Parts: sequence; structure tokens; C-alpha cells
Amino acid sequence: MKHLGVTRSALRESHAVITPETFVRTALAEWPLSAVVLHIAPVIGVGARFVQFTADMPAGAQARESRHGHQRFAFVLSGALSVTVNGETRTLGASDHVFLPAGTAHTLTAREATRVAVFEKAYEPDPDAPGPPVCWGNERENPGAPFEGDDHLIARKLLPDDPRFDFMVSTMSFAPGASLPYPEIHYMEHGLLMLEGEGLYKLQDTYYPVQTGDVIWMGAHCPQWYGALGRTWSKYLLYKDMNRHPLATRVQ
Ligand code: UGY
Ligand code: MN
Repeated sequence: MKHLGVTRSALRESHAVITPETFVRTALAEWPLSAVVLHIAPVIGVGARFVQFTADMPAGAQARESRHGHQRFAFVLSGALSVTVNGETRTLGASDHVFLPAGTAHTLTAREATRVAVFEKAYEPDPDAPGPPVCWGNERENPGAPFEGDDHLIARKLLPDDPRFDFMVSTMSFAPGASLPYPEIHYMEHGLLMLEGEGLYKLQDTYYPVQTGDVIWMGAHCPQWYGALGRTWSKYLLYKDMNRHPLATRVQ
């Protein structure tokens, strides 16, 4: 049966829920041969200062650094991705990730059909800190820590928590029935990809049912809360800008 236009996707000024049946594939010059779904771009709602996209790379497809010199964080969802940077090549599998600093030449090569989640942002230098280095990691090997003391809610930081970095990517894992301890409001923005499970996301004043594969954009100051449902843990990948004064304007 046709869906007759019905979707859980919703776009509001301060937030968006974007569900897979509404994904539209596009192409990016840096990602020839790959099908890219650009979920979050600066033109969304009140605006975003980052992009979030998913790239489906057929075996053999290659991608290169952002033409505009932006920093890039890539998280492998499935497949095998060789990353060559600074004369070193490593092959990443599911839940491996890499951070590539602004202006750093690199090549990404799909060794088999590969899906990768990507965040990019213009770097805001901190006059007192050197630029950030290339960083590698694996989410499943990251022990994480209870979020605000709740051991049914585990936060894993996938980047060092230090002022060289102007954004953080983490995962948040919730036992069924666990929730964020309070509705948050903060000036930082979020991009989110549901990696596992299902629950209810409250954004502004609406509760949205969300599940694996959904994308959420939360603009600055958007009220936000999540409660996990179902019988398995739910987990999301979360981008957040950090470590910079909101009035700092120098962007490279
Ligand atoms: O730390 C955070 O901003 C995070 N708890 N927000 C969220 O999960 N929506
Ligand atoms: Mn938050």
C-alpha cells in the first residue's frame, strides 16, 4: 500500500525529525560514485553551523577532503573504509571512527559496499590552543561513563574533551525505560543519528516517536529530552559544538 504522503518526518524552525522514507539521495563532488543523503545543512530552520550526511559508497568508491577546508568526522556504519592521511593508511570497520582536521588532505576508499555517517564544520581556532590532531577510535571499545550518575544511560565521547576541538561527537546509550535526566536547553546545536532501538524524543513541545535510522536536528536552544522505549537498549550518535564562546566569530 502506498504511504499517501504519511511520514514521521517533521521540520520546525528549531528542530527537525527526518526519517528514512523521506531521504533523498544527492551527489557531492568530493564523493564521486557515492550516494549521499545530506540530512542537515546550514539552510535548515533557523540555521545550522555544520553539515551531517550519510554516504553509501559502492566497493572501490573514493572520497577526498572537503573542498572548503572543513573539519570532518566520519563514523563507519557498515562495510570497510580505508583512510589515508599523513602517509598512514588504516582500514576501519563498523563503529570505527576518524576525525580529520580542517585542511588535512586525505583519501577514503570503500573496500566493499560501505555506509558512513559524516559531520563537517568550519573550524573556529582557539588563540590559546594548537589545532586538533587526526584522531582514531572505536565506539564499541570505548568504555564510556554513566551520564550524570545514571548507569542505565552511558555516554561515550568519541573525541578528546579538550579546547583544541570545537565540537564533540559522542554516543548516548539508554536502557529500556531510561531517559535524559531533565529537559535540556543549551546554546549548542545537535545533529543526531539513531543507531539502535527506539524511543520518544521531545523537541520544543512535541513528542516524536523515533527509531533506528532516524536523523534529528536540534537548533540552538531547542528544548530536548529523550526517553527509551522497547526491550533493547537504544543508542544515538550525537554531534555538539563546544569549547568556543558564542560571540567568537573567527572562522577558518
Ligand atoms: O549533553 C548533551 O547535550 C546531550 N545529553 N543532549 C542530548 O542527548 N540531546
Ligand atoms: Mn543536548
